[in-house]
Amino acid sequence: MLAGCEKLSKSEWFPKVLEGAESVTRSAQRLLLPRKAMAQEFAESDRSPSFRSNGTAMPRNAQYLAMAAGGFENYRLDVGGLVGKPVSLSLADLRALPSRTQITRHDCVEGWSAIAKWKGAKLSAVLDAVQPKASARFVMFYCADPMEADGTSLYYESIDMEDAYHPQTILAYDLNDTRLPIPNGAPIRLRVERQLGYKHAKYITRIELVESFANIAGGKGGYWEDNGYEWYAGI
Ligand SMILES: Nc1nc2c(c(=O)[nH]1)N[C@H]1C(S)=C(S)[C@@H](COP(=O)(O)O)O[C@H]1N2
Ligand SMILES: [Mo]
Repeated sequence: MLAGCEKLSKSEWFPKVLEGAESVTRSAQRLLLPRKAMAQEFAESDRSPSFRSNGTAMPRNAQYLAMAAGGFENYRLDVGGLVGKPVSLSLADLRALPSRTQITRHDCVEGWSAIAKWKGAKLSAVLDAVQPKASARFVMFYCADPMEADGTSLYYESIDMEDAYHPQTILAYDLNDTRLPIPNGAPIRLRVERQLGYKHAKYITRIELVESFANIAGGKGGYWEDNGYEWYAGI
């Protein structure tokens, strides 16, 4: 048996068949397994008069502030990790990707909610462009804002592949028909509509696909998770 396996894995066609089977499994997974439910969407008239800011309103990060002063002209979103084809996207690149516009309710654990209209690039389109490897299980979002006064503990978050491919999961660049303001995460923030507010990473600078987040920062998959919040914050 063993000898047979060895022989198989050494033959030229076997790895190709395996690869093929893997991609069939992956697309089957995407068709069958995603938590399909959509978050509720609202009418224009349901929108809150304003969408408040919570947590960081202005990152204390010299590089970020310089970029903001230049109107985010030099912004690049690096997407890498367990991918076949890493990319570095400008805001124009992101705006050229397939987009989605949605009016949804944001729920913060601190006890406030607000309804707003978001537009952004579908995260699924970004993933299609980078070609995730089969070993990729989580998408990490690294942010520009330090959570400590000394400039350490950059905010970060993570979601699983099911939420990443969900149609309402977008990298938002517009809020209520205008460019995303700095207090709400300019130039790019995550909307992952079936999750609580703290999962919606603002000021995203880099995305990384990983198999595990056990060795990243505090190991719990996010800044607030490292401080005791649940990783899965589904609503
Ligand atoms: N980078 C970063 N992302 C973040 C936060 C933050 O402080 N920094 N706060 C989180 C929390 S708790 C909430 S409720 C929302 C608030 O989004 P808003 O500022 O657009 O209201 O962003 C989330 N994403
Ligand atoms: Mo929040």
